[in-house]
Amino acid sequence: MNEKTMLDDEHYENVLREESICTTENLVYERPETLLDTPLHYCPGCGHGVVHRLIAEVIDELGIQEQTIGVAPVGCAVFAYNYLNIDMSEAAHGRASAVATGIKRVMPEKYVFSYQGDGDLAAIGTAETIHTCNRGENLLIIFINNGIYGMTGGQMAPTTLPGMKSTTSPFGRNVKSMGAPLKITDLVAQLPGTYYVTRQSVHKPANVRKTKKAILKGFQYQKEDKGTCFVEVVSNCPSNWKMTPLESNKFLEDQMLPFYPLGDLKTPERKEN
Ligand SMILES: Cc1ncc(C[n+]2csc(CCOP(=O)(O)OP(=O)(O)O)c2C)c(N)n1
Ligand code: SF4
Ligand SMILES: [Mg+2]
Repeated sequence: MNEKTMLDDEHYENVLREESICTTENLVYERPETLLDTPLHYCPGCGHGVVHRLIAEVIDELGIQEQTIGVAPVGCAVFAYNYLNIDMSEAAHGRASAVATGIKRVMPEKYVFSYQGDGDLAAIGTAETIHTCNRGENLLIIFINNGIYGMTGGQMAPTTLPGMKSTTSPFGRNVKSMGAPLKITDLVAQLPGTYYVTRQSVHKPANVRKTKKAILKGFQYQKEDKGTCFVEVVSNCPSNWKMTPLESNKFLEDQMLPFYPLGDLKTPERKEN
């Protein structure tokens, strides 16, 4: 047997060995049914895809795929309906919580959530967000705060950190002339209509698990007709932050989290901030 044939045999045995490991009994990771088998358009390392998966996992686990309706406006998550195998509606920029309000009022038996970026929820849709939360609409708002207008190329958002560079604050956000970042989650926690308000992240496995739990609670409280649940996810935008995915996660931890600390802002047990 020449050297080449020996190598081929060895390779073949390895393949067989690997194949025998790949059995359903050994499966540790599976695509949730609610997540469609479609390549995501998100940039490498972006938090949007992780949150999509969590939503899909929660919907699967609660067995509510047929009863759930999502609302996504513009922003990088504009194509969320291509990835989540549930009924979804589009909304004009900023109007997702108003559209979700309409859907939930007409079909109160459905589980309704909106999925909104920071430019969308905290700038263009500030009025809708505040009034939805103030009225205590019985729905879940999932708020992806990446501190920037991602889809349109990295303009300053209301949540952009002081000193943080963006295409419209190339020398860094100047609080004196541009205002301080808006902590809208702290604001909605003060409103009487919100029942559960929390801030989480998906930059580390432990945080991913906590975010999943928060989304789960949001749907469960909706079943109990408790009012508005609001889950902020402090996220990243490697492309517009001009960082690698790893650098962006470090920036998130070192710079974003001191400004947007993680944890519950309002729970059924602790009503006030
Ligand atoms: C009324 C309106 N204003 C502005 C736009 C342009 N626009 C589309 S996406 C976007 C930024 C979205 O940023 P964000 O909501 O933070 O989502 P991200 O892409 O960062 O996830 C803007 C300004 C629009 N489509 N409609
Ligand atoms: S531009 Fe930013 S928010 Fe949008 S997909 Fe890319 S990394 Fe994510
Ligand atoms: Mg954004």
